[in-house]
Amino acid sequence: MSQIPSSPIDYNFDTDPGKFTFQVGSNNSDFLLGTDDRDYLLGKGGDDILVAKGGRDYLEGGNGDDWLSGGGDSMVEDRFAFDKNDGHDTITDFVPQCEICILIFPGPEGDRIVLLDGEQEDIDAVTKGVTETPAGDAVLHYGETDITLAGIEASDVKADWFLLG
Ligand SMILES: [Ca+2]
Ligand SMILES: [Ca+2]
Ligand SMILES: [Ca+2]
Repeated sequence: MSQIPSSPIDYNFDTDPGKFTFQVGSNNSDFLLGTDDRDYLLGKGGDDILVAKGGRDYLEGGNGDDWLSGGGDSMVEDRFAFDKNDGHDTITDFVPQCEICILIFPGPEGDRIVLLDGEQEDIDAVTKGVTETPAGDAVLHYGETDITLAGIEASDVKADWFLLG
């Protein structure tokens, strides 16, 4: 199957489903491994591991306690989506901004967290309610959902990291 190569720097988070490789897990524990291009990974129930690799990806662990890796590439933003009852999840490589992009490229925003069925007050509550693990990683609380941001300090969490979905 041939594939049209996507631009390595693609500023708009185009949600056209035709541009993503979809993988949908089961309600048991799944390991979903993405491609180096755009992936849309949906873990559903169970304790899942989602590894999106390169490219601009969309990850949603769903119910259960999931590990989510966007690929850690600071040049392209990934999006991680959660609802209010999504268990205790961990994002292993959240990259909130692209430092050199600010100087060289105006476009890429950095990884973002999508609060599904959220409202502006939820962004405020999540931003103000950040706690941290004994190891010093930030933990976000969205309804019943806990989201650990590995390698991110609680004091660094900013409201503009969040989108409503
Ligand atoms: Ca699953
Ligand atoms: Ca990625
Ligand atoms: Ca989850």
